[in-house]
Amino acid sequence: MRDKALSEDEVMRILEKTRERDYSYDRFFSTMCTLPHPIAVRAHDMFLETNLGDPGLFPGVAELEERVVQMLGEMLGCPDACGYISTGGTESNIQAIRAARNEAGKKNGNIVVPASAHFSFDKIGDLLSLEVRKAELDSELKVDLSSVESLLDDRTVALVGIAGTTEFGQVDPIVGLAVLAAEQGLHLHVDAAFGGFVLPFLERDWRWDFRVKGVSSITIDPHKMGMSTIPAGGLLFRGQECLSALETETHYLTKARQASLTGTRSGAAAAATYAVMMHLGREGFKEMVDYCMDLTRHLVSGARLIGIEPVIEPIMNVVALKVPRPVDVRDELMKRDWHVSMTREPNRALRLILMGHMTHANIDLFLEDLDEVCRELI
Ligand code: 0PR
Repeated sequence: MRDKALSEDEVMRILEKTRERDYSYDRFFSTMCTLPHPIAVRAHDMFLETNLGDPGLFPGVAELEERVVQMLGEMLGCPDACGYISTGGTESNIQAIRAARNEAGKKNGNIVVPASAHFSFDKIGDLLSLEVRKAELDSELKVDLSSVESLLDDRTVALVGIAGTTEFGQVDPIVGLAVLAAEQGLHLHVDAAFGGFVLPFLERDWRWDFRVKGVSSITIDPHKMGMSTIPAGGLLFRGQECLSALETETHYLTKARQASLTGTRSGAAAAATYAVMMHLGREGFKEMVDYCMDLTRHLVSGARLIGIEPVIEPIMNVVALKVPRPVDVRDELMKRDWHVSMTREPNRALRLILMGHMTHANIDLFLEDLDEVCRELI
């Protein structure tokens, strides 16, 4: 650190210059986050210094968090669900599996996840000393139920399904997984970090949430399609016993027990999530999902016109395009200031997320560049 103070103006100048180096959302196809709704930003600012780690000091924002959990529970078919606002999908997944492991009380346990699972499950294996068994996918990139079944044994502590896979936006057969979980008395966790704020607003009912009896917990992230501020993750359990399985005694704090992973945690994102959910309501979220799905259709039909097909017909606003030499195509697009990502082998493809910050006009510009890049590379 410097010895001498620097004036506020000088510090701000440094920050402004540095901020200019960050790229802008309107060129991002690679991110599951988006510009937060303005009301979320206002709420975030208002609650900046609140700490949900010591809720007795901040009963106001603690109540907002409870209201968010209740609204999410209602949206996902279980108004009595309990949980909390975490820092994101990774923390929610860690905590869901930790609860399942603690409840199962087995040593040297394993979890069975789809091969399409987010890399947070690899972190979980390491953190919680669990073997992570990866079940194969079918031709539509959903988890294959017979593969899942073959990986289960008496050391299994949890089964995971994904409602909106990171790379393809695919939805696993949650009803089928719930049957397997019920047969074996297992915790079924559904990772809907991305899909949680999309699926409830699509025409088709995918039957993936708490309305499916065997679903024990759900990850749903307000900082993705929930238009809240970062870091806002959601973790919901069907029953209080799972949350209790996470609790430690806090001895000297205003509340005797704590279930969250982090101690000190900002109330700002919980307040931001409350604000955006209240302000938009189901109507507003449906409008946003309709907009993103319209962008998705626009992108896919434009891609088809230049001879590029999606790997699967998109279910939500996640598209994987089959392009020749995807690594090179991505590099060339990056040079043209388009931020795109890629899916893993064996289905290597160009991955695009159509978030609310994208526009038809930019998709058209992108497709022109994509066409040119592909022609140059062949
Ligand atoms: N589960 C699923 C299904 C996810 O897609 C993700 C993240 C997570 C869990 C983990 O969530 P957190 O990142 O909130 O802990 N999916 C995005 C991804 O890996 C996260 C992301 C967002 C990455 C914005 C890049 C980015 O610019 O692609």
